Amino acid sequence: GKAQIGVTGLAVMGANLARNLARNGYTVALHNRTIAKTDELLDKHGGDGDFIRTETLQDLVDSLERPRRILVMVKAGAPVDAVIENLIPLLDTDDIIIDGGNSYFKDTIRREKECAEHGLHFVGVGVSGGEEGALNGPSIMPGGSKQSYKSLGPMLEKISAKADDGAPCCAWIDTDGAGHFVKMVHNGIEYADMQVIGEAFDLLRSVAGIEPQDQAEVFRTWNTTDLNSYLIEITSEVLSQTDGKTGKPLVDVIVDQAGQKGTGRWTVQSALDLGSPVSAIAESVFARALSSSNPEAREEAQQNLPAGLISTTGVAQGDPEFVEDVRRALYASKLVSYAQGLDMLSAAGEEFGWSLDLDVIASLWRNGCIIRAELLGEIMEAYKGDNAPVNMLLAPGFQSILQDLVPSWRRVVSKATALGVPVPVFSSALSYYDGLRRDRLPAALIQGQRDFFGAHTYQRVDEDGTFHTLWSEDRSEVNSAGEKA
Ligand code: NBP
Repeated sequence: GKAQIGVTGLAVMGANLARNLARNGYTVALHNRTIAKTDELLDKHGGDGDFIRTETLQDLVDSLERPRRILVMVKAGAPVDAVIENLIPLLDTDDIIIDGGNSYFKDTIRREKECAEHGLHFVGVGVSGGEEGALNGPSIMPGGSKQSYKSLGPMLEKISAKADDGAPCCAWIDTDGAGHFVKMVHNGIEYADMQVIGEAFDLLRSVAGIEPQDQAEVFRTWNTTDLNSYLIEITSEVLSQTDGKTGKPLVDVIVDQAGQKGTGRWTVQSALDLGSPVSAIAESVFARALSSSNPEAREEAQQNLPAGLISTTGVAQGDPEFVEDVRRALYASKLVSYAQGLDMLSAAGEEFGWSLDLDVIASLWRNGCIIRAELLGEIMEAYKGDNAPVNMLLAPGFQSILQDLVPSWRRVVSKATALGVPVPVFSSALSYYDGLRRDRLPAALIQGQRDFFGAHTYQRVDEDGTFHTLWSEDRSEVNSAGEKA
């Protein structure tokens, strides 16, 4: 018989997705540029289901039922283009090329156009959940044509994670690069989720003197609250780990310089292009950069920059009130980063012509992916039906949650500032929140400055139209026709 789907690129992600497909009853054709990797997979896991071994792309294509489905899981970037170029002459009209890697969404838009010119479907699919998710059920965010989803959707839904209500964490997002775009924003939110946990860890230790082993317990408890999530759970695991070599907490022997592979950076770059204020996500990307980009500067600054602390006393060791304040500040900051990410999705929908259903997107992140959390069920509810809030924070449910969080959030940011503990996301998220709430922003002054040096004009609060002050003349005001009032 023929295979229902082929996978080319059998490193961790491709191999695990292929196994997941086979375990779900599909016959899977396997291909990898280096044939040894195909054989290794068959040796170790051939028993997972029905596989067809192929050596060349031509073999792969010949082994598939039509229309063909080929999942490409090679390194993002040039390798994806190389594989597409090699596949195009071998394929027939309506065959589907699926890119399940972390491709940049604009590459996906370009590739979809190119493939469409050859009568082929190209489907960019965001896959989240790392190796473990790929094997046991990832969160899947497919883009591409709706027609291709008819043929592909049932398979992807079958291998995807399932939410607590049994719904698959996979649904068609929208055309061309929409799936990869949503996956990218997911990763941006993931950066912020991780950073706020990091800030809480730093505060609990340096302000309340709670050592990592004891913090593991704090995070375990937090995981039973509305913070319940995968990242809080694994934080507890990491903090409880003792280093075998030194007997110290592992977190104390790990170099404090965070790496990144680029998807967080893409989120922020795209947000800048869209004019979307994702300050909490941006601060979390910059916090990683601050930790690692210039170690020499950090070392010199430790010695030489004045601290100017306005307080040197923390709180009583393990003070439960402070611990609860930090928990609430973390939750509030997390709400802001989700609000910003979703706001960015709305802006992208307008810019790229996608109709993105935020309740559906939130529902896909409920399981399988790194940011899976109880909160996503509530976000999904907030965007259900016709009463979608203009900003997530304005959904009635979140307004009442914030009521309980904001005083704690202010106390924690004040304390951190007084003691010199950096909290870039806690504090920028709070500034975003206050910026949204503010009745008058200093943006009015900025408009005045812009009009002064560049005649950029301004609008008035009391009259329609566009105005300019003749700053270098008699400083009278003119309207857009150049007439004085
Ligand atoms: P890698 O990103 O490490 O890619 C390795 C694969 O690409 C191998 O199969 C390799 O073949 C193939 N390849 C390369 Br490199 N250049 C090629 C070329 N010119 N032509 C054909 N094949 C080529 O694999 P991965 O870590 O499994 O990730 C796959 C995708 O999934 C990436 O986009 C990644 O960002 C994404 N992703 C990864 C994770 C994760 O946790 N690792 C999570 C989510 C998404 P070879 O064996 O012959 O060298």
